[in-house]
Amino acid sequence: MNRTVCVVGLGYIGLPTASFLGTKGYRVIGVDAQAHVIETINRGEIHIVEPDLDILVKSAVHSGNLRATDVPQEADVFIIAVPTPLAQPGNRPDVSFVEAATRSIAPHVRPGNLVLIESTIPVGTTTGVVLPILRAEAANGADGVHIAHCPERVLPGRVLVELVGNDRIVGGVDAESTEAAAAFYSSFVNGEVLKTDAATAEMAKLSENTFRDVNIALANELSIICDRHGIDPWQMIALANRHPRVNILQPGPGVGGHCIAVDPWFIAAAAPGQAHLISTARRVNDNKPEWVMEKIRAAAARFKKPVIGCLGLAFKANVDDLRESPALGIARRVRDEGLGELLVCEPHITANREFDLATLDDILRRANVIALLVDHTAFRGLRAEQFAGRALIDTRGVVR
Ligand code: SAJ
Repeated sequence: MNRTVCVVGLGYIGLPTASFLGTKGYRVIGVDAQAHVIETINRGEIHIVEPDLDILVKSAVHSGNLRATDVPQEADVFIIAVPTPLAQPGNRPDVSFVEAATRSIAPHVRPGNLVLIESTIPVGTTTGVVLPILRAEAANGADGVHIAHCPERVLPGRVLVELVGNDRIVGGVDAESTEAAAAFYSSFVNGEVLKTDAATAEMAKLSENTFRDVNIALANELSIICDRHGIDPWQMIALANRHPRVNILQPGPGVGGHCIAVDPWFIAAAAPGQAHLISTARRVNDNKPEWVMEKIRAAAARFKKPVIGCLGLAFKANVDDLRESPALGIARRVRDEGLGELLVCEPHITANREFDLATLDDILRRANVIALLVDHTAFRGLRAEQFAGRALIDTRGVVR
């Protein structure tokens, strides 16, 4: 059995994976570039919010099976879980963190080891980037090293459940790599482990998030058209979804997070002449915040001294993650455009560098324009009467 695992990148994917493996009997070395992340984890604490992750990390660290450090070490299995952001201009994938992580493990990689890329990567990266680096920089030129892409598929907010329960795709650079990766994941995943090649695994992951983005774009476009007709889009969608083969997703203020708003560009960047629908869907979702802003501007113009309340900053319900959040972008624009006094409420964070946080009660008491931007559970009980006399822009269909 592979006993020692080195996980590079202790973020939203790496930390849950490292701590989970630590509680399953693996000896885990977690590697991260940030000193505060390493110190926090080695105290048995967490630097991100995810249900039950604190318990898991505490247990893995206190058992001695998980230790965080800043440099990789020898291991049987290496897991790379670092970010792959978008480079601007041009929405191009930036795989520099994957390259750097591969270089950092290369001196420690030995024949018989397994190297797994969980980061979301453009098609061709496993064989075209990771493999050549290991060939050039690992001992023995990576001979006998198994390399595979095993895309993470967990949903923030449900990471620990989905880490174990989801089916996994494993795609190796050769058949032995695929088999070795499948054997490893089968040791702790309850879902099915599905074998393929590296390029198909890369494309499948990108297609999953693109599927969601394109379908959300449809919902967002329909919601704008419904608005022109004076139709409640959420009621309309609920009715349309009663058809046995229709499942329209939910409109919102735009698409955020570090995956769905990013990954479709990885497909489009490699096939600009073919990815018409995919690029258009991205633009539809990226333009939705501007549509919300038009509503806020028009509402604010109706008041002499507008007090504008934004409910929520996170990129989606019940998380504290503000990355690529359309709600955060809208709050910033309300502030920057000087539309009025701004009050911001985000119940999942205690403080924010940019905004003094107000309570829900403050906003309900003082604001005359209220933009509901995130469907947090904390906002779900709100009733239409509580907004009487105020302008409500409900981007999530929460208040009926
Ligand atoms: N959203 C809508 N309407 C919807 C669903 C989502 O506006 O009907 C918005 C959300 O508010 C949010 C954004 O889309 O701003 C993305 O949220 P999400 O819950 O759809 O997805 P993520 O980004 O949290 O996680 C996704 C998941 N992918 C799929 O469901 C196909 C997850 O399984 C992946 O592991 C993750 O991306 C990732 O890391 O790639």
